Amino acid sequence: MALQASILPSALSHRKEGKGSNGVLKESAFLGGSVLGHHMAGIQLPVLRCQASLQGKKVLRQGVVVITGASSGLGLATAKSLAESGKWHVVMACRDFLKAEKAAKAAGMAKGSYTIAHLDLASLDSVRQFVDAFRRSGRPLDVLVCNAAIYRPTARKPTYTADGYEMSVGVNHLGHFLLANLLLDDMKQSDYPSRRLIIVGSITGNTNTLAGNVPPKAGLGDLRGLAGGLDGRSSSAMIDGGEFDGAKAYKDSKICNMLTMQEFHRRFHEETGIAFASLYPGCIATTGLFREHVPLFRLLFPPFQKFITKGFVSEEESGKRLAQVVSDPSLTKSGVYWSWNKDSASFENQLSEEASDAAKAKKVWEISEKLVGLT
Ligand code: NDP
Ligand code: PMR
Repeated sequence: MALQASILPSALSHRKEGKGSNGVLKESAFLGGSVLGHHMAGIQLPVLRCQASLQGKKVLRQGVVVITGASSGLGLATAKSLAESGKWHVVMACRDFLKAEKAAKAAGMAKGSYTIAHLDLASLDSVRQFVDAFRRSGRPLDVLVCNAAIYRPTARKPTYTADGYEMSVGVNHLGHFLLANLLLDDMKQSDYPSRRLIIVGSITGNTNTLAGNVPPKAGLGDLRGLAGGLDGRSSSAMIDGGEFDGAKAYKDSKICNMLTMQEFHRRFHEETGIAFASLYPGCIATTGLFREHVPLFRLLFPPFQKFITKGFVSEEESGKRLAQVVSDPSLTKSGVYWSWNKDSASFENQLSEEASDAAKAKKVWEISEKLVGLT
């Protein structure tokens, strides 16, 4: 795809439209489309002046990346890495606005390099509102990173999203499924040379690995629970129709993430040129993902991963890995599940049989479309 006319040094590409004195977009301002529209109109002139002053020399404009769940762990580290590069404006799509604001400040992210926007993936209404607000902001969308997740290994009973779906699959898969489908149109309109949609996967959803064989193993079965609406009443809360198991629900949701990426690739890569990718960033054993696990697990898990499995990766390093998938010119291939070896070199990894089952991906897609109200 040709490099579009474009064109401005990152420092000039976006002003802090609608932001408070701390550089963070206030929620009220974010939702105030007309105010933002007015400010966005204001940035056009400097952009044009900048183009003229470059005398035809093409400079890649600053990219805009939306990262869900950027208030901690992998998402925050990725946001920081991309913002620091100066090449990206990061939209941190988070359910807890204040937590995200504090996290960005504590991470030392520069004012104006990021915007915080409200998104609760446990509510499909919230997903739609986020998309509307993002569109009103007037920013282009170049890369979307579906990163947020919850893991409920000690839950004895299922909990449910606002729409009545089991929480882990509802947040990790269904919320992102709707978000990515809605924002696909925005990415199609972007003039950025390398547009990417990234859905974070995991080794634990892949039963072709040792980690993926730790019980309970991931498995979607014949999808009867998903097809039945995952509501725990008329159908099971588990995708395969079985008894509720919080750890399995997370792993199942990761299979859905990896299948969804591949189905996006099959449906839309050729037509749109967008690269669809998933990844296993390494075992980031210190993140908030394990907040609901028993204290002993949280104590032993990091040294176990560091010294026994050697799969441990720091939050900072994992952020650099995901930032590579967002931005690195050598990682433009679509339909790929990226992993890294010990020296932190990326490679295309092999998914398990189930996580690469095209027929299952199609079925998951079709059922998910119904559950999120796209058909
Ligand atoms: P964290 O718990 O640190 O980050 C998860 C993020 O998701 C948080 O920002 C959290 O918000 C957000 N989130 C949770 N629920 C919602 C919701 N309803 N709406 C919006 N955002 C929500 O975990 P990690 O950084 O470890 O996880 C990030 C990704 O990495 C996940 O997709 C996970 O599956 C994947 N991964 C992690 C591995 C690891 O070893 N940690 C290994 C392989 C993959 P809040 O801050 O408000 O809680
Ligand atoms: Mg695992 C090479 C071995 C390896 C790797 C890379 C991981 C990653 N794990 C490995 C092995 C083992 N784990 C072994 C042998 C055991 C049994 C002692 C084991 C156990 C274990 C538990 C109880 N591992 C876990 C848990 C969790 O609760 C984590 C989980 O499944 O979260 C969903 C987990 C993980 N191990 C990993 C990684 C990356 C995780 C977090 C998975 C994720 O975030 O998707």
